[in-house]
Amino acid sequence: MISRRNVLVSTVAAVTGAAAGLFSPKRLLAATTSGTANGTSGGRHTPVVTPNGSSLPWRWEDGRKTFHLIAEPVVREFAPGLKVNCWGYNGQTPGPTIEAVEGDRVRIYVENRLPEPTSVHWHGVLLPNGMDGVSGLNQRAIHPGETFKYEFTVKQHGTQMYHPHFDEMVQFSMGMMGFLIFHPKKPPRRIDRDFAIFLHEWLIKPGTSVPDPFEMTDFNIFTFNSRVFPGTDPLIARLGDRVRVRVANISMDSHPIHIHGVTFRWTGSDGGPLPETAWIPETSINVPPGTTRDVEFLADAPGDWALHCHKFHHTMNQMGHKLPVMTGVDQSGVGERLNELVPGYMSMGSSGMGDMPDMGLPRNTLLMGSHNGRAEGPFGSIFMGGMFTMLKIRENLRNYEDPGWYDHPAGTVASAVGGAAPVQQPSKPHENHSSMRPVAPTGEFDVVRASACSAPLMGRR
Ligand SMILES: [Cu+2]
Repeated sequence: MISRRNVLVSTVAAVTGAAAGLFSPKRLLAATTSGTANGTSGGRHTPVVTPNGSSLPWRWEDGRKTFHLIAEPVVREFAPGLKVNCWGYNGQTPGPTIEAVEGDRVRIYVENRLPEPTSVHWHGVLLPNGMDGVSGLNQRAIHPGETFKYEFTVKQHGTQMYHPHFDEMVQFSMGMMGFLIFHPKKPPRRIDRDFAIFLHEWLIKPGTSVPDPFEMTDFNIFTFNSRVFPGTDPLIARLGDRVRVRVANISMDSHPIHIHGVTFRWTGSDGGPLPETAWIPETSINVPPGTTRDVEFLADAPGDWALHCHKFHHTMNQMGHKLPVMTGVDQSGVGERLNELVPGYMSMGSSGMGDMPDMGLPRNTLLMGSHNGRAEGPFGSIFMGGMFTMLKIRENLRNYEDPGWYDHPAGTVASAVGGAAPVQQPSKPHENHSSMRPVAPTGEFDVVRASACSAPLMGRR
């Protein structure tokens, strides 16, 4: 979504991009909003791509690169089937990415259209104390209807953030956050694709549409740029591209972000770039609350690679968490009988959750996983939600539009072996605890089934 405000279009960047034949209309837009920075501030940087988001346009005012940020209520569709009443900036959560170049003099107007005061803190930015945005400490709060002006000169480069420092519990829970990215004056190396993913976690009770700001630990929606799979845009790269992924987090938990198919290097944080001698090879990068992490890699392996949080509840959507464990329990007929007593009762899978039917969800609620036709992959349903997307690497891309599913070379896909499926050796009696075979009801399991009667399965309260 693009701001309604004036956009200063850089014809230089537009013409250069068009001549190179690389840019789709979407990409051209991203290039133009920050393109003039290339010409005026010395460096040549690759514009940041914020999947499911955009960068904030700017204009010159008194020799300053000037942005207009509007704090306001926002309706965000996390994925088809779930619209959430959030707070954000300029119609988005996270707010639009603000890009500037080291050495820029920056002015940022912050207009408050929220029903309560706010302020903006520029996380990790080296600036005068009175511009730091902590209400009460560095400034008075910005009241509804007021506009404040922040100004500073960019003295650093790296991945920073912006967020309120007033009523943080409510304003963070509602989705107020955004990237503030400073490009180096002289980029030390070529970056072809530069992505920015803001992590967040929410409690949105099934059937409701407003995040619960009072929850401290038990969240049920985990987002990349305030979207969940299958609503997350994939990251597209050309074979041989050097890719940077910037990840930011102001949620209550850390999130180990894992990328399949490549080994990356941890190259920077909100404290700035790491010296090359300190780069660490990883395939998962933990992003603690209040930090950003930059990773870089060479896109050297074509395919559709998963990119996700490695906490396994964080790749699922809304669910009740206080459930009896039913794995291995024969529940035949239980759901039907309980439904007579507890309308809407949903029995949990006896052979895992992958076989759960799409049954009777409350309105405005997502399935735990995006199966049952909601996210059909080339080989069937992708049982994922939450913090999940894909890194798509391809040869010969004409642009960075989604190229569709990967066309695997012959003989490179795991497949069933011929003949009957191998028979699993029956477990010895004392190993029954690890068996996945249906277990005949015993006294012990009757107790579990009885406790299921009182469990509110979709909502926890
Ligand atoms: Cu996570």
